[in-house]
Amino acid sequence: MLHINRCVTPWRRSSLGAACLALLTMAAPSSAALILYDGFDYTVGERIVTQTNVAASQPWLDPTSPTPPAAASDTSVIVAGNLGFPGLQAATGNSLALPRLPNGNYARINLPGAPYNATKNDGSLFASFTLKMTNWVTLVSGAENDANRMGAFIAGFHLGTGTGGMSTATAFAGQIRIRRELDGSNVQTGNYQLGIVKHNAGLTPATTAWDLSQSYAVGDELLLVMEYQHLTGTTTDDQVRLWINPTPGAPAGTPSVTAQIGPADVANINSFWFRGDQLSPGDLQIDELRVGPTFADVTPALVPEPATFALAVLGAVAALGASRRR
Ligand SMILES: [Ca+2]
Ligand SMILES: [Ca+2]
Repeated sequence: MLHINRCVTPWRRSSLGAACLALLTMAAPSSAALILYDGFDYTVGERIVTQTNVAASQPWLDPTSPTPPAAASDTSVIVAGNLGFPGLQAATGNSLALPRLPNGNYARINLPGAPYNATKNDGSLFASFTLKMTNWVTLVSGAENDANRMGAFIAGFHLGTGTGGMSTATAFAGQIRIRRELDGSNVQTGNYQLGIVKHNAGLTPATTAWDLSQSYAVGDELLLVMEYQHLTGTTTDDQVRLWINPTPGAPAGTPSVTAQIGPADVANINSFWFRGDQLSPGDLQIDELRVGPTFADVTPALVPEPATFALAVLGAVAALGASRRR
């Protein structure tokens, strides 16, 4: 009987060995180049800004501006359970509640190895996380006004570090935005849309690149990937991209939306942040944050369970053996 151990013994004729090697490679964790992973494996009920990501040796910090909420009124806390995504590497720990209120409530983490700029990783930096809207806040009027069309900014990269302020618009390096979807008569559909912008200096409703092809409902579980790519041609040519629900383990493909060129570039990226924003259509749940130099690093495919993997190897080996006998 063929045995899985044959995959790890030397092979004189190598097609079967190569197949085994490929399968073993598929099963290996693909996070070697990850800069940061956070599965929010912290105590339920505690504030995120009191936690430390042990693997990265980095604490989640409370930027000093805008003024952070007092501890007792900080609702950005750890909640029980994971928020995974089909095909994504298995989630660990718990997850993070990101309510609309208090408005402007940030949690920020410095990135190991920073600064990230045009000289590293071909200038690119990627982040991914899972997202779910947990409730919908009804807006009786004003959904069509500029503030609501610009929407909320909830996550992204930043030039600053530590507890430094977050009030300088041009220090953001990509903002993922969320807003209410309206129909042709400016009536709310009850779904939300996602978009991306480089930063919020001079922002208008038209500045953000919104993905108008899809909208999402309360309870939908999404995987978001963003990229900030430093380019050296001009001081306004950096690219910021957003993928919504890409297939884990697959090539990046075309982004769902790409931010418009024009706003001033950000020279260095030093941190990543989440932000509660009262312009969000609802409260959010966040999980499985990854930051890495490539799209593949932040979208690792689910590793098969050992039993499933062994069956897959045996099946492949048996098929190859049968083909060689023909
Ligand atoms: Ca988790
Ligand atoms: Ca540039």
